[in-house]
Amino acid sequence: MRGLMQQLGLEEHPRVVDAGRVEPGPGVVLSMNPAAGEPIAGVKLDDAKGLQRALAGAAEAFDQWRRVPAPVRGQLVREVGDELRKFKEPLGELIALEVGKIRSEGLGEVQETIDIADFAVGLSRQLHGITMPSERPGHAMREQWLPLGPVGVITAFNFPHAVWGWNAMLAVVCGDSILWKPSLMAPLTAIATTEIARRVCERNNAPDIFGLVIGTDDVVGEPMVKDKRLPLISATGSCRMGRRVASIVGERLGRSLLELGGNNAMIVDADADMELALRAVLFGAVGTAGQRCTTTRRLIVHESIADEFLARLAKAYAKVKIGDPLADGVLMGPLIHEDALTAFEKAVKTATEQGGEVICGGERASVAGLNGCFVKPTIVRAPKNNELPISREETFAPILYAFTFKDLDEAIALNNSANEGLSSAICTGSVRAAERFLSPDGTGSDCGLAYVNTSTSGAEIGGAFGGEKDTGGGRESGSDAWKAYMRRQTCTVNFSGAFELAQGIRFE
Ligand code: UN1
Repeated sequence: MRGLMQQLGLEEHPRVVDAGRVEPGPGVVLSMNPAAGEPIAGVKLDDAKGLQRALAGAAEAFDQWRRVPAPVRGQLVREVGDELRKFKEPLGELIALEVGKIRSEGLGEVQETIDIADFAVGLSRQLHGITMPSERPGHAMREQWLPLGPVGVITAFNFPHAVWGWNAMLAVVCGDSILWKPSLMAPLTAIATTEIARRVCERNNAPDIFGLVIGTDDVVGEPMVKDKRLPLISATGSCRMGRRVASIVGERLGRSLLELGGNNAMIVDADADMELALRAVLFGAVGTAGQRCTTTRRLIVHESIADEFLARLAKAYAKVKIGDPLADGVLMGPLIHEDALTAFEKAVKTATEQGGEVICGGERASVAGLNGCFVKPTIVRAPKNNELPISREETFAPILYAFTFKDLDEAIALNNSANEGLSSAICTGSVRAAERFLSPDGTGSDCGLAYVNTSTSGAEIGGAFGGEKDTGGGRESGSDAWKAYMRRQTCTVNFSGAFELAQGIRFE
């Protein structure tokens, strides 16, 4: 652990305090290793003054940075990507250590930022506007995209690095600065990430575009969201948090980009490749210990194969190695904290009371030598009438609720019955079923992400990422998500020498 901290420059960082020397108090937070249930280090928090300094710094950095040509901005992002390649191992391991995801997933997160950095470099030469014909002779019309301002970025514990990457890499090529408020459960990852990016700025004499504030919601979060200097707040987290952000930002007529909860389902059709479907469900439901917003929380399996599929899935679940996220062969680490464990236990209990049958898991798992909140991956089979109200709630834990269906319309209706609309998937061998699920008339899946024959989680960066309904409607990452980080200007130029009005209006 010390080696990691040293490699990432955390040991001597002014914000970081040795865990043994932390004076408990309001100005400091302990970063915990959730697997061991022990502190890694203390991190000094920003107070109201610190936030004001950071806001002023982000505004100043923006004013300089927007003047740098976009392709030159792209070169800085390219260097950030290169620097992340160098630090992929220690940073990925720090993520695993601090939030308890397995090593391979920790490294995957860094890779996700490297990928979006590459994407953003290309984008820096493609921030295209369009031209349109004017109805007036001697007039030209075009649309251009301009830097927006400092962007407030709020991230959750479960993707403590990559979600910063999606936002920061795009914002920075768009000419914006960012001010990042990370989860208090992953402050070390945020400091290490920001240091890597800041070093690149320093050696390029670029302004301090990668701002960071670490603090509580009342001292830092709320005032940041209220601040008019941040025209866009991009927030990832619970629906409850998103509602609060949307109403505060809406009140000041700012923009918010929300990526909130999911209650994602996988439909397994009668003709699905069972082996493939089993693997897709296993990764989707058990990966990251069920703590992704894209986690498969509901399984909707055709009644003709339900018994066999669930029996095989339960067998696969029993083989999942639970333990130290940094150890070889481990597929599932701990839940993030005690509250998550309580929520897991409560959900299992409620599911049973509502007639659900726990077909595997449903209880704590003990791991020799580690005090973290480990649980067994759990499958709860819904009663025959498919009624299991608890399945409407997003419990951040590896609980999969299993339902059955007879015909596809019924399965799609069940998929769409969630309050959230983030991710969805179908496993099928039939083109008809797959296309019905993706139907262009909008009567298929109502989610922002729809997969065929693969998992609900594990999106690539090239597509726009986000979802509908209570998921908040925002889109981050690839495709044209960059447009959220810029402002659009419609430009009309009269080069005719005569004054003429549109719509044939005469004003003489
Ligand atoms: C999240 O859980 O907040 O699609 C993001 C995925 C990842 C991102 C998840 N690429 O599962």
